[in-house]
Amino acid sequence: MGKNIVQKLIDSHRVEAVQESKSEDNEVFIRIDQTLTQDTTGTMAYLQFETLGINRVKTELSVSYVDHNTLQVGFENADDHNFLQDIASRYGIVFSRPGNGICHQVHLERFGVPGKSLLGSDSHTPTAGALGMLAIGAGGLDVALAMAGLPFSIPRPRVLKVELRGRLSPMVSAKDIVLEVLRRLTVKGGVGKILEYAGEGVSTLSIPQRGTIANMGAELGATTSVFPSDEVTKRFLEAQGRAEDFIRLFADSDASYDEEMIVDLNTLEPMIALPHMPDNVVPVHEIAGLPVDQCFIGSCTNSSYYDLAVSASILRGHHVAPQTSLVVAPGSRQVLLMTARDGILTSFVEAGARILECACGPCIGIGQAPATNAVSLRTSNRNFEGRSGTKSARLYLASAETAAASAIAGVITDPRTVKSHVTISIPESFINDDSMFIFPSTEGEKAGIRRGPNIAPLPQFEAIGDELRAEVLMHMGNNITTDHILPAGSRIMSLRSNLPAISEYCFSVLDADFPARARAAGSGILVAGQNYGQGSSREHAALSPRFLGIRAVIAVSYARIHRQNLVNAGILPLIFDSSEEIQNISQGDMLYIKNIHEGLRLDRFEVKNESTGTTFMAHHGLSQRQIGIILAGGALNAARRRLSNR
Ligand code: MIC
Ligand code: SF4
Repeated sequence: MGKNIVQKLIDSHRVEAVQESKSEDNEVFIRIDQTLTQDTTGTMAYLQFETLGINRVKTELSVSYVDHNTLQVGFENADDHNFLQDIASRYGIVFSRPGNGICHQVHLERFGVPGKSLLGSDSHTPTAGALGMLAIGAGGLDVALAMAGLPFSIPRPRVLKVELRGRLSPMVSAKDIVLEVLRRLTVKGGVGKILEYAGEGVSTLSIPQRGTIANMGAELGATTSVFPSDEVTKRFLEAQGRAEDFIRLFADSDASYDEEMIVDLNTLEPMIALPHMPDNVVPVHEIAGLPVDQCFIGSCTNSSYYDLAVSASILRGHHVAPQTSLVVAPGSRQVLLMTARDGILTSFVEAGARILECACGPCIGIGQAPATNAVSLRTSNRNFEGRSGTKSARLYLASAETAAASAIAGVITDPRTVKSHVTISIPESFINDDSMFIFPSTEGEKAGIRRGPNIAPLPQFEAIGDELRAEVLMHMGNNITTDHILPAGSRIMSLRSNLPAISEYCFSVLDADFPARARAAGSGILVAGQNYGQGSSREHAALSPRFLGIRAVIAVSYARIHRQNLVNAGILPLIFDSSEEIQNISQGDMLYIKNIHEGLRLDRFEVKNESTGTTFMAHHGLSQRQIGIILAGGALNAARRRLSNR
């Protein structure tokens, strides 16, 4: 029987299960070739890495990007950047300086290699699946452990083949493909799966277009997405001056899949996600005419040379509508240099666009917060409530084509009504100027590491005891995102290296009193519906609740990265045996869980609600490896033990 691409990638990276989990059959352990971090998850990842006692990273390549918090409204960001730069040179990590671009775009351009594995402390790391990499997002600590040479484990994935038939019509884009997949599968539809793209439509898509699709696999909850490595991949790597990195990677003709779906590109039309979830997708023409206050072209989803070229050619000869602001953030310095050289940047400025630094920016509420109740149309990937920095803003997600057409008209506009087609010629070779990377010297820098006052020491967490009696401090519904648990935005993200300070904002979107209530209670339990913790990889969304005394979560289901982050923080993530039970619990109820150690072994917990006098059952569904981490009081304790036994 032939193999699909996912099986080939896993088989070539598979390592034996680590000692304490020999009998694992629900997890696959893989060797990690490359890692990436970004500044807002990186500081915590490196603070943890430092405590492992490793002298030099053990990966083939590790890159530390500074791309999120580059606004520097106070000393905190700049201090973090200094810390990251010093850590990089000390441990043999490539440092990508602020201004060099968004990690996922830059990694595609300069470092991604077909057939290799990549672990990144950012949920959109799967973008590199566009090159035929096994690219996975994880919490910072898991990335730190991979840098220390430890394998990474993923739940054994189901492989979903997405067959792309035909080719896109003019003004319909890769973004519309992935929005259509989201419409069909929803934000939970990818959990436990890897999407493998196939079919004749694949060869019509460029690498950045494939990147757009792989990027938003994160919004499906998928472990990752992969594309074949073909002629298009070869030409992209040649244009990047990296022809030697190319290998061909295809599924065997008799490969089988766990599930299959077909997307017909010929009949696809421009799509748009409505507030406040990326799967709330309809065709653009259904809401055409809605006034738009802001359009944003950028983010790791749509900020390539192609995206900017296509939108500039729609804007050329027009001006942004008086009531609409258009902001553009190129994805990388390469894109900025090339769009400047080719006059694309000029077209934006002539059309009245506001040009931002190559960074995440508005995508994560770092600048350009929209007005009260504003409609903001974005090419980014998440439209969660409050993410833009304005709670009442309504965020819509669409392609660069739709954003440019709407910016001119001042209302949401199907781009096909503005222009029948555009022809973009992608240059044969790109500007490959690596001067904003700092490459580590081979022997490692012995100089000290600068630590500003915002870099706080890590707290020590003790392991959970054999029983827990604690109050339900939050009772939440379905699809709670990490932006609800620990919001982003410039101000709060500046505190990512300072756990005590950032914890003051835990759940501030839902209930600003949470930190005070948690501190008063001393310990607590969270209750949530389906897909708890979807979105970001930020481990702070687990570390902050832990810091405030949360010892267990009981949910109907979890998002993959967040569930592992909870385990890593030593928080017990339980699952209701019957999802209806959630209705019988209220905030403020006192729950009692006894015989926790036995429960961990048997995967069976009896939870007594002492406030109502009722009892319900829960389980954890964790692997032996994860149980070991809970018993050790978190992954850092477990890893230190493992590394010292080596
Ligand atoms: C995001 O898009 O939410 C982020 C900001 O890139 C996060 C990482 C973070 O919270 O720092 C992600 O996607 O993992
Ligand atoms: Fe940056 Fe936004 Fe991409 Fe996250 S989703 S990496 S914040 S551009």
